[in-house]
Amino acid sequence: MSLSDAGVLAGTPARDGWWMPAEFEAHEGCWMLWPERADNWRERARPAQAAFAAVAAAIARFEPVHVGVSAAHTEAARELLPRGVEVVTLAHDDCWMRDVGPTYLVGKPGELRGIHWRFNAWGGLEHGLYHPWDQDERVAPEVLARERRARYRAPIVIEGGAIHVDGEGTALLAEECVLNPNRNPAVTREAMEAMLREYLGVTHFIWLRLGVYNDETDGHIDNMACFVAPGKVCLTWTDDRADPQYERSQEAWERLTAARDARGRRLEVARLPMPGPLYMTESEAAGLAPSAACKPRRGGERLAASYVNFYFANGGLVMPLLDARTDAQARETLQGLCPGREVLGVPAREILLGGGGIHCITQQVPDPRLARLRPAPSNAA
Ligand code: KQY
Repeated sequence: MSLSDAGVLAGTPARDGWWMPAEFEAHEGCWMLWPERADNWRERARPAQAAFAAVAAAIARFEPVHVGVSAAHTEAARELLPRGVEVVTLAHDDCWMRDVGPTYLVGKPGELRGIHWRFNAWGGLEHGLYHPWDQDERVAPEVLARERRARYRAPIVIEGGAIHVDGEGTALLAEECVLNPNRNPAVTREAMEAMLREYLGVTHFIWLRLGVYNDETDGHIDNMACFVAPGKVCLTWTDDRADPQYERSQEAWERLTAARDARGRRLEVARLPMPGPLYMTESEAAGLAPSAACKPRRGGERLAASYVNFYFANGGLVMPLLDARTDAQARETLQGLCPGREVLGVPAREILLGGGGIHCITQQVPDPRLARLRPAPSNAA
């Protein structure tokens, strides 16, 4: 392995024979961050902290959980998190481990590597959600250094929530987000695909046009659709033709059912009912600290609520509970799609109020033994 400086690898993952496994494959554990900022999390983030602690506790039933907490909040977080969850002092600007954490790669049995993507807070100074974001930018290398894993520094702006893979060579992405000029203004679709081939070890792309309506990430795929198994995808869905989500989901359905994956399979596409529509209340918005550093949130704003924003754990699936009218149906659909897993629901409205879901606040660490099971996707098709 050739390291340039402090653990940074000189090549690219695909050239070195490494790839991103699917989230539904085996894990070594899970990373999260602690919500702290009072301008994005109401009531000085207390309700969000309780919600994050419940997510950590649910995941910890299936696999080890590590939570990065700023030095100032370490003691309080330790009090709220279950004993078995590791608390790690780690500076960050907000708490979206999916987006600021490393994307882990497998390639050699017993070893993991990570990708450190460029991050611009979902759109940079003009379109992004807060500034500064320099501490977020350092989360991935800090985590990898702490775990003594080598890393690749990718030359593009993208977030973990914008990427889903099936671990067999297919990437699922949304154009609205990944090709948005607010991330990489000069990068064409062809150049983006070339880059993702090199970094994720994928060989095939399925592009949706749009993500969830009013999603402040510009349509992260992890809120819209995801692989639940090779050849199987679930998609957020509404039958309400008057809802702005209707056409988005309809178009995605058409693209997904027409697509083939890297192995030439047609996809089985399952519809997950959309909660709501849900809106931020005036009293929830009033609990936010005013700030010039963060995009303001207002009462009455439509929330980008979706049950697709769940987390696969070893033998489990931790799903957001968002709406008593649809929670049971969503749980049943997910259980039917993943019969071997225990589906656990965790109340997630407080996470949604900050702009995301359970998938957005977690980052799986794959089991390093995965590389033993099959060859790299580029050799597999
Ligand atoms: O979708 C995600 N992966 C993250 C959502 C981040 C929202 C920031 N407020």
